Amino acid sequence: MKKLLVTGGSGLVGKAIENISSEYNYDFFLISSKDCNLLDYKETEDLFEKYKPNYVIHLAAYVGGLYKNMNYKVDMYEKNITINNIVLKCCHKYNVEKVISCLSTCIFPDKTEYPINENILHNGPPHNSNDAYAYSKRMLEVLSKAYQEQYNSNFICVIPTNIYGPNDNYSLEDGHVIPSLIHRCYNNKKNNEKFIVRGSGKPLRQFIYSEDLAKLIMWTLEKYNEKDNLILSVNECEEVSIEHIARCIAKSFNYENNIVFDTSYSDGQYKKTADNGKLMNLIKKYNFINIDNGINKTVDWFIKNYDNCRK
Ligand code: NAP
Ligand code: GFB
Repeated sequence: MKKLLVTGGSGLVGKAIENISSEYNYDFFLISSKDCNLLDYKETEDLFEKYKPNYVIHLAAYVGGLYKNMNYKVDMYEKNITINNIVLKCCHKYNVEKVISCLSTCIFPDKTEYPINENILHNGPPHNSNDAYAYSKRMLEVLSKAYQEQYNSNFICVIPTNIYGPNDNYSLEDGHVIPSLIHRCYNNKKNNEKFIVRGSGKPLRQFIYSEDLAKLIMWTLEKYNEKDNLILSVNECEEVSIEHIARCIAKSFNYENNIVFDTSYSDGQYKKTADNGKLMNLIKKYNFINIDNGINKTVDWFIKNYDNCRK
């Protein structure tokens, strides 16, 4: 049986892959920083020596929402550049047959035509709010292409849009918008406080449920045989405002009449509408989990796992 190493295996996306792993015929090795610190070359080399994977899905990263990106730019750049260089170096050394690395739709040029597609990644600077993270991811793409050209390596990149679901980081300060607002609404309802939503609520986002993304990453591993980047996103028409997200979360908690938008906080990027046309032309049809249903499932998960989840 072929061996599949998943870095970032304990995270939002890694856990979603773990949850569907029984549907696939691989020896899965889903690793967290407890198994190996990918910032350390020797530890990572020992990991690859131990498992000698045939395939690698490289998810591990120093990740966070808008405010973590604004406040920890040095960490965002240094840690992600280091992890990515080490992981791809070991994938090359151990002749991994296929590597799928993860970029993000937030790394595209800020001033651009919409919808964004795979061909414009380097056509201008990213939004200032997360430029350090964005450039670290763009360098991952540059390095993957360099291995393709110098060694004919099958190292490719997928570009997910905003992801949400169970096993996320529900931190009030460092989390992405959906997990942070779920945690905040939970607290505000318990304390009978106003439900504070940061910013105006006007920015637009496309959100993909982690289970959908996991299935599309496994499809990319098994069926996508091109070398170019591939956007993995819901359809353009499924783009929603942050206000819609907040109201959906409040409704899920039955706490709809207490929402306040605190515009003293940054909105970040107004939009980053992605075109999933290349993916849809290849898979023809895919029924993405609807955002309102996905949020209800995530709220239920959070309440059930409150004591032990990342927050
Ligand atoms: P996550 O939930 O924050 O998980 C990060 C994973 O990376 C965890 O398993 C973590 O292990 C691991 N990790 C971090 N530093 C490590 C280190 N030094 N050594 C070993 N492992 C380390 O991240 P995610 O949301 O699943 O994101 C997965 C990928 O998708 C990332 O590459 C991210 O950039 C990308 N992405 C995310 C989003 C989003 O909205 N979440 C959107 C687009 C792209 P521990 O659990 O041990 O810390
Ligand atoms: O998911 P998020 O933090 O990141 O969403 P981005 C930020 C948007 O949600 C902004 C609003 O418009 C915020 O004003 N928002 C409202 C909140 N309340 C909150 C809250 O309590 N917490 C947070 N975090 N936002 C990220 C990038 O951009 O996209 C990352 O910074 C990553 O690098 C991610 O790639 C996918 O979507 O703005």
